Amino acid sequence: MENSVKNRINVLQGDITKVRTDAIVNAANTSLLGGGGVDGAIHRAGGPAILEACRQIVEKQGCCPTGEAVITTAGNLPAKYVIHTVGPVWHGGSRNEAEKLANCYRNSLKLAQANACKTVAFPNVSTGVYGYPKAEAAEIALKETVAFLQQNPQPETVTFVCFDEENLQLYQDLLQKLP
Ligand code: AR6
Repeated sequence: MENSVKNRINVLQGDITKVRTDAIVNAANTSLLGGGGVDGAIHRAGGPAILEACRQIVEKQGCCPTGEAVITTAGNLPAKYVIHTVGPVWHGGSRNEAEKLANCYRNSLKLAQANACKTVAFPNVSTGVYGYPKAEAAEIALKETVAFLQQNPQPETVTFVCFDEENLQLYQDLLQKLP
């Protein structure tokens, strides 16, 4: 059982805007109106349709709280959807950052499942501008994903797209340690 979950998780290094999956996840902010880092890259490469869809969501339901996720078109990207999740800003660990980051992964996976996504790709949410320690963030990402996949056949596979070498190494090591 656990062995098969391990086989449903991939790790690669690269640019998530180039990844051809049913959904890619964006590390957004509560405004959902774009920013730097992976958020900027996704909006740049995906074109204005993504921002327009985000605007409509904000108009209807307001900003996206930390730990929550929303889904939009992927515009010109090779993916079908972008799932925008808002990671926590790291404040030293005393402000429920771990729980909020876990919620990002869980809620994104739930949304992927609700939209019949078989394949989902995640960036390393919160580990850039938001300053979350990379090792701790990677452990949370893997733990939540394993737990979700153990309980759900869909999505079939989850890919962690690491931008930097340090994250790549962390994810590869953690994946290897899975039973
Ligand atoms: N593909 C994959 N990963 C990337 C890419 C890319 N093209 N570009 C950067 N990363 P960050 P956060 C990695 O700062 O910490 C934005 O302004 C990056 O190396 O993008 O959650 C939002 O609007 C890092 O490992 O997101 C928010 O205001 C990871 O993506 C704020 O930043 C996340 O870094 C969110 O901060």
